[in-house]
Amino acid sequence: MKRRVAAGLLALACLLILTGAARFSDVPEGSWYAQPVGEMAAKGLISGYPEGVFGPGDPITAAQFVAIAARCAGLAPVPGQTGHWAAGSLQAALQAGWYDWDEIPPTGERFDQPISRQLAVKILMRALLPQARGDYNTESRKIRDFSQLDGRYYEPVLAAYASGVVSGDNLGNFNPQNGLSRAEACVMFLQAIRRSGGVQTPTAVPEPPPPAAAAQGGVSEHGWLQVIGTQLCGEDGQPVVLRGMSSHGIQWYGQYASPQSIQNTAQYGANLFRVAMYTGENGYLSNPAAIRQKVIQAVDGAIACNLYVIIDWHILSDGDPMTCVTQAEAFFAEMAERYRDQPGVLYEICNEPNGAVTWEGNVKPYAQRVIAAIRKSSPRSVILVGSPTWSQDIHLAAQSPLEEDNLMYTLHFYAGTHGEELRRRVDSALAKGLPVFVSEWGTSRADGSGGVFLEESAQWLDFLDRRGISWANWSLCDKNETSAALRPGTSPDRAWSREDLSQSGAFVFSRFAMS
Ligand code: DCB
Repeated sequence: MKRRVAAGLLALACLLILTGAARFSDVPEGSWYAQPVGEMAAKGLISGYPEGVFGPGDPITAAQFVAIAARCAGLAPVPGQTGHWAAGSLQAALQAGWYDWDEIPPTGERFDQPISRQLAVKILMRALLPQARGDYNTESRKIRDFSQLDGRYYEPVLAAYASGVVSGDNLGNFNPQNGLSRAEACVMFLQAIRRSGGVQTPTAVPEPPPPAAAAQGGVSEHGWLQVIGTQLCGEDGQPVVLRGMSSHGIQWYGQYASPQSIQNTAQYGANLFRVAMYTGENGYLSNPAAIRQKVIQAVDGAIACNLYVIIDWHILSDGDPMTCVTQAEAFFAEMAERYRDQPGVLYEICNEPNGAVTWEGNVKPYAQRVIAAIRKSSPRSVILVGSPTWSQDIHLAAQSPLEEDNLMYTLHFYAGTHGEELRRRVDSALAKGLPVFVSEWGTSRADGSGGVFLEESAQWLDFLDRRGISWANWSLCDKNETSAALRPGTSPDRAWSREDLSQSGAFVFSRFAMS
């Protein structure tokens, strides 16, 4: 119910933006730029600074301008040469021929410098109106300071005048060497977008909702979870859907399990965080003391943000959970004791069994032992159980489920690899009464890269939404792979805006708050 209210408020907020009401505290209603800035923000093409201001009079930088142009043209980022937040879009724009190496060197020293008007117009025209031309004699006469223009910008500036994308100042000057303000850039972009027939979105990435004040539907609202039939429910017995992010392996990307990163995720509406503690791959089994500390910090960070949190025993290269069942029992016994009074903690006891393992011979007996270890201290917490073939064989679990209460079975999918067949398996497992929880899924292929497959992902999430199935997305990190939610170089220790989210991240973050 509260989600509906939240969705209603969100719709209202969008309406306010569309009607030009101030989204940014420094964009007063009635100012000449309120409408264009509001329209660009509503289209998801610009966002302000994290403090809710836009800086309409600030000169727009090269990076900001190119990033907006890339968004308007639907140009996907490629790996950049620096850790700058816009390096990927700048590199893609350079490769697309929107500008030359010397104009904005990919080494980054001019990324944050104001962009000149002549260069801005060239990039704008190449990005949005590459076919436009202007007649030299007709157009150059309109530009009083035409002689100030560097020769390489004649063509795009003439084309921009001819198509009405720019006009001079009140003296008729173009001022090619000057900068332009962020508000002026909005006006220019809108003109070009209109003339190009709209925003180009080959793969439509919905805009994530503006960060909300707090996570919706968190622990304080639902309390201790319980499984009723196949449905996850709150303490009051009402259905609950958890949606959020999984960390990447905390031995590698532990910085994105920081309190700030978790809080950033919560502010976009997530109510779940998963702490992926690899056991192999230099994870827990190689370094138990240090990794254990990282787990505790991440779990405590999530609890502090009112999020539900999954402690994930992330077996992967070690495909048979039985190999280390003794360590797993000890680890989970300790965690269950530590968090015995915390309603927000869920236990995922084996991420993805794989290789020569069976449900009956390996996973089920392992689960019985580890569940018993958890239940000694934590009789009611929800426990998530994997299955063979990287947690895809829920049909085997459905034939022979475990006896205990408050268990759910994990289904993992990658939208570029898995589709209809696996969805059918979910439905037949549900029909047999098996509670399903998608504790890991990605917008990529099963190896974490390729794509992104946003249409396929949307199909999956719509399917899960209709069934009230909870999910955590792989993964909250800035690794240069398509499944990563953050652009390379994104700081884990400050607030994030739209520019920090990858294509995948923007899509996934926009789906947290769905009702
Ligand atoms: C799962 C794992 C997860 C893995 C992702 C994507 O593995 F639970 O750990 O994450 O899905 O493959 C990837 C990271 C990479 C990292 C690699 C090794 O994204 O950055 O280098 O782990 O640590 C799956 C899931 C499904 C399938 C195969 C794998 N499948 N797999 O269906 O074939 O081989 O890892």
